[in-house]
Order: sequence, then structure tokens, then C-alpha cells
Amino acid sequence: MKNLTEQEREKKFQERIDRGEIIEPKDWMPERYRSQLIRMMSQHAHSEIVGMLPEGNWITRAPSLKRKAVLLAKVQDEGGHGLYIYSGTETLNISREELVGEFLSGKAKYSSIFNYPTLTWADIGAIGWLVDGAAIVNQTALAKCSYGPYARAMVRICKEENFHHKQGYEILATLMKGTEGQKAMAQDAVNRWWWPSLMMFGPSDKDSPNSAELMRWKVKRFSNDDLRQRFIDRTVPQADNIGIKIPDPMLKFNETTSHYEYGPINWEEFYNVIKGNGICNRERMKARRAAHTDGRWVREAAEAYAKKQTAKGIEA
Ligand code: FAQ
Repeated sequence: MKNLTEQEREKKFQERIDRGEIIEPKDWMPERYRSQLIRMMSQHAHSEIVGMLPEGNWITRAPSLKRKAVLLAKVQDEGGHGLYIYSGTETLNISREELVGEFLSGKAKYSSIFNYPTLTWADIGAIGWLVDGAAIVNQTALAKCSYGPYARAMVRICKEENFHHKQGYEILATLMKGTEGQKAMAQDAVNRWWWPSLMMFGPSDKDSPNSAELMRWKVKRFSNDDLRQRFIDRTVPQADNIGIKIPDPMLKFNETTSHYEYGPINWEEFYNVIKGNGICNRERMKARRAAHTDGRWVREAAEAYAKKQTAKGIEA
């Protein structure tokens, strides 16, 4: 690659992608490929970390010891996913401090979905079933993306998300077998989380500025609308199974296409949330900034310990 012009390098890079080769950290890559991956992977990592907050809200109020243990494990998993994806992002030559700094300053985004409140226990079921369900559809595709560290992270993360999905569905299925009040609570949670879950897949293809480039590089393997459709098609029958009604009067199965048709998504609400004006945006950022400040001593202690160990290693 040494004597090639930038254009020739990019051409060779695209040929590798077209052949289905996996790009690894030490391989040459266009600067734009690197920066797009940093944008997308860091947004994903921040989302996993912020995603701990709505569910963390119910750990102390889970209805039984078993539910509490399961929820605690799930929230810890999400934290682990965040750290795992941060490590993957660091292979693109950016430090954890920079990544976290961009998030805390508000420069980097996180998923719109985590700006909605968890009002009742049924919301924990709805998050597991719908939010993790949407995340699995999106991430199963990303497990086949062209960047090795991201693809490998997704394989492992999807396994855990499958457990999260099942536990959420089981919470709602249990409520739907309960009293009228419990059924109403489950339905109300799905009414509030359905549309925001569809927004997780990002804007419609015609309004998605990054999609064409990311698909050319096989970072995205399917478009936002295709993945959204896949999620709807697999989720509606699950709702039917437990007697939950999807809050969309226009939802109907099209026998010819074998897909569900659905009503219009409120994109104004989506853009409002990603601009920082959702119900919980301010609360979420406040919580993360406080956690960062309160955790300073831990970072300092870990750094001091690491330095001491290194020094010992050199002496030995
Ligand atoms: N929220 O051109 P596109 C989880 C932004 S993890 C906020 O289509 P792209 C696990 C987008 O950044 C959930 N912003 O963008 C869990 C761009 O703005 P920018 C997170 C959004 O990148 C479960 C602009 O709109 N998953 O749930 C959103 O091609 C339960 C234009 O959009 C990932 O991050 C949104 N929903 O496609 C944890 C997966 N959608 O940056 C706890 C990886 C779009 O140019 C509990 N990411 N935007 O200023 C992706 O697959 C993609 O980045 C998309 C967006 C599909 C999210």
C-alpha cells in the first residue's frame, strides 16, 4: 500500500469490503470509515450505559427477590456491553477519556429510547421485550459488519440480549395472566414504549444521511426501514400470543408481501428527543455527569495501582 495514492488505497479498501473481507484495527482504512465507526460505536456504547438508568430505577422496587436478582444481572450486563463496545471503539485510535468527554459534553448522541421514563413495573417487561428486541434485530445485523472488533462484540452481546428479551416477555406474559389491573398496566406500558421502540432504528431511509455510505462499507448490512420492518414482523405475533394489543390502528398483515403494514411514525417527536428535549434527557445527562464526578477517585486509584504494578514489573 506504501506507494499508492489516497484514491488507489480507497479503491483497494472498497474491493476488500466488496469481497466480504473483515477490516481489523491495524489495516489501512479511509479516515471517514474510521470516524463514522467512532461516531456509531461510541453512540452505541453511551446508549448501553445510559440504558442502565431507566431499568436501574426499578431494582429496589422489583416485586420479588427473583425479579430483583434477574433485573440486577440485566442492568450489569448492559454496563458490561457499554465497556466492551468502548474497548472496541478504542481500537480506532481514540481514548476512553475522549469518548466519555464527547458524551458528557453533549457532542455525542445516545439512543433516543432511553429518554422515556419507567413509570410502572410493567415498563421493565416492555423494555426487555421491545427495546432489547429491537436492539437484537439491529445488532444481529451488526454482527456481520465489516469492522472485526465491532462484529465480534455484537456476537457476544446478542447472546445476552436474547436472555434480556425473554425475561421482558415473561414479565409481560405473567402480568397478562394476572388481575385486570395487572393486564391494564402491561397494556399501558406497551402503549408508551411501542412507538419509541420503532424510532430506535433511526429515521426513514430517505431521511437517513449516513446510511448510503455505511451500507457501501458494509457497516450497515440492512437499511433502517428494513430492520424496523423485521422487528415489527417478528414482534406482532408475540403480542398476539399473550393478548397484548399493539397501539397502532393502521397495523395490518399484508398477505401479498407477508409483512405488516404500520401507521406513520411521529418523526417530530424523534427529532425533538435527539435534540435533547425528551422527557428525561436532562435527568439522564445529570445522572451520568454526577456518576463521572463521583467516580473520579476510583479512576485515580485504578491508575495509581496500574502504575505501581508496571513499576514493579520493570524492577523485576
Ligand atoms: N437515537 O443517518 P442515520 C440498546 C441519529 S443499544 C438517537 O440513520 P446512522 C441495548 C444518528 O446518530 C441501543 N439518535 O444514522 C439496551 C444521526 O445523527 P448524527 C443503541 C439517532 O448512524 C437495551 C442521525 O440521527 N444501539 O438498546 C437514532 O446511519 C435495553 C441520522 O440518522 C445502537 O446504537 C436514535 N434512535 O443509523 C440497553 C446500535 N437514530 O450522529 C439497555 C448501533 C438515528 O449524524 C436496555 N447504531 N439517530 O449526528 C446503529 O445501528 C445506527 O447508528 C442507527 C442510526 C441505526 C441507530
